[in-house]
Amino acid sequence: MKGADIFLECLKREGVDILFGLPGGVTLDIYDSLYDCEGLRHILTRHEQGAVHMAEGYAKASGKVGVALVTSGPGATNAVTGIADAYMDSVPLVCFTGQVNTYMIGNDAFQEADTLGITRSCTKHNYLIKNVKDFPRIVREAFYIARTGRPGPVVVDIPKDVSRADAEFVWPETVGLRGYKPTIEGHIGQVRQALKAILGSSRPLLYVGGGAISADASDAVIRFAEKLNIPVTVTLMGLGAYPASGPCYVGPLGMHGYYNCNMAISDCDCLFAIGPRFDDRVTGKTDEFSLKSVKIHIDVDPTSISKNVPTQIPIVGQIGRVIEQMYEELAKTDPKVIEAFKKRIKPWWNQIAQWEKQNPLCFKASTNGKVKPQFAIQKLWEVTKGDAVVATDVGQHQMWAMQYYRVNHPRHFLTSGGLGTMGFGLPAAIGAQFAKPDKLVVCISGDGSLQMNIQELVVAVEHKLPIKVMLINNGAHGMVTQWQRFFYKRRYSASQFMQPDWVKLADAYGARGLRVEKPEDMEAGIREMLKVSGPVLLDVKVDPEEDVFPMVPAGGAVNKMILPESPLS
Ligand SMILES: Cc1ncc(C[n+]2csc(CCOP(=O)(O)OP(=O)(O)O)c2C)c(N)n1
Repeated sequence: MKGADIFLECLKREGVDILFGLPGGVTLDIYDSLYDCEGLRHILTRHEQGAVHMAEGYAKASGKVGVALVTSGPGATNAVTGIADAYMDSVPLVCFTGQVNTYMIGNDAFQEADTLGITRSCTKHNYLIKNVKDFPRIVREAFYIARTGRPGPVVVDIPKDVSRADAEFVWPETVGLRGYKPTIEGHIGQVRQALKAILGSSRPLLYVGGGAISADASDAVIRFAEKLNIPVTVTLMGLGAYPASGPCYVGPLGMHGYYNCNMAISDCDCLFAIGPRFDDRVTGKTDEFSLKSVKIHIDVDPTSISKNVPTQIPIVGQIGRVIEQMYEELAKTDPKVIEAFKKRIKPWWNQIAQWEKQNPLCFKASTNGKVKPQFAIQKLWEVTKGDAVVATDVGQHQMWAMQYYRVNHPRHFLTSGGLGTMGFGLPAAIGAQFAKPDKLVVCISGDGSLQMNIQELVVAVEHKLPIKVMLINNGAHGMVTQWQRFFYKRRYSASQFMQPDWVKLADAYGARGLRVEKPEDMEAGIREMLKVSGPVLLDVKVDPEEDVFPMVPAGGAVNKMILPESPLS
C-alpha cells in the first residue's frame, strides 16, 4: 500500500471523519489519495491558521481530536499560531505537516522549514516519519498522546517520499509508550485530606477551570458542589462547566471577572481548584493571591500543580474520577458533619451576596443614542435563551461575552484563553458547526479580530453552514484603546483603523450582511440574523468609548478592581 493510502486508512481507524487543510507540493500524494477516499471529509480552508482553528473548534465543541493537514514550509509556519493556541488551551489536536523528501532535509530545500524545531515548544509531542513502515504506529501514538492525560496538540511531519513509498499496512492493536502513563485515580490519602479541609472550612470556594471541561467532568462538578452547597466561580475557560443558571453559581473571576468572585477568592479559607491553571489573568499578583486559604488542586497534569501558586493538598488524577472518589468518601461521612458544614457556610453565602449587591455587574443604558456592546450581547443571550454554542475572538467583546452571555453547558463557550489569539473566533465557529450541525453557533467578534481570518467566511458559505457572526464594531482595537484610556492618557497610538464595509464584504463572500446602529433596533437585528438560514454577519455599531468593568490592572491584586466610578489615571 502507498504511504498516502496508509495515512488515510490510519485516520479512519482512529475514527476521524473530517480534516481541515490546504494542499501543497509535498502533500499532493495524500491529496491524490483523498480524491476518491470514502468516509473522510476534507474541508479546504483559505489559510492554514484557519484550518487549525477549525480543528480546534471542532475538538472543543465535540470532545474529539481535531485534525489538520498542511504543507511544508509556509504551510507549517502558518499553522504554528493555531498549534500554539491548542497547546495553551489543552485542545486535543493532531496536525499533519508535509515535509520535503527525507534525503533533502537540512539542504534548505524549497519550502523547507524545521517544523520539528519550530513546534517543539508548543506541542505535547512531535514526530518526523522517516520510514513508511512507521506510519501506523506513529499516527496511533499521536492520537493517543493528543487525547489522553492533559490533552494537547501533536505534530506529525510527513516527508514527501514517505507518502509515496510502499509498505504493507499493519495496524498496531495497542499503544506502547514507555514513560507515558497519565494518572487516572487520585491518591486516596490526599482525597480524604481534601474532603476534611473542605468540611472543616467556613468560607469554601470552588474554582473551576477549563480542565474540568476537557475531562468531561462537568456532571461530577455539579453533583459535588450541590451536595455541599459550595459557591462556584469559573475561569474564562471553565465557563459552562457549572451552569450559570445553577444554584451554586457565583460567576467568572479574574481580570474582568465579577466583583463578588474576585472578593470571594481573596477572602475564602478553602480554595478547591478543579482543573484551572492559576493563570495570571486570574491570580493577579500572586504574592497577594488568596492568602487566607488552604488550597486543594486537582489536575491530571502534575506539572500544573504549585506552578504559580503553592498548593497544600495536590491531587493528581483525572478530574471526573477524583471527584467521584471524593463523593464516595462523602457517602461514608456522618451526615451531621455535612449538615454542620452547610450551616456554618451560610454567613459566607450572605457575604458573597452582599458583595454582589455592593458592586453588581452593570452598564449604563445608551446615553448618546449608541448601542452599548454589553446590551447587544445581553440581548443575544436573551433571544437565544443562552443555548447557542458561542465562539469568541479576543478583546473587549470576549470579556463582555464572558460577563453577559451566561453559559449553561460545557463545550458551549469556545475561546482562545491561553494564547489570546485574535482570528480564532470565525474558524473555530466553523469547526464547531461541522461538529454540531444541529446547534446554533454564534461567533462574537471584534472588528480587529474578525479581519484576521475573515477569508474563512467563504468556507461557511461554501458548505452552507448557518453560522452567525455578531460583530461588536467599535472601529478600533477596543481592548488596546481601553488600556490607552486608562494608562496612557488617551493617546490612541496604532489602535484605530479604517474599516471595510462589512455588509458589502459579507455580501461579496456570498453571506448575508446586516447592520444595527441603534439600541432600539438591536433585538429585531438579532431576530433577523437568526431567521436567515445561511451564514450571516451582523455588524453592530457600538459606542467606541465603552470600557470593560470591573478591571484588575495587570500585576495588581485581584481584589483591587477598577470599577465604573473609579477615577482613571
Ligand atoms: C494575533 C494577535 N495580535 C495582537 C493581539 C493583541 N490584542 C489583544 S486584544 C486586541 C484588540 C482586539 O480588537 P478587536 O478584535 O476589535 O476587539 P475589541 O477589543 O474591540 O472588542 C489586540 C490588538 C492579540 N491578542 N492577538
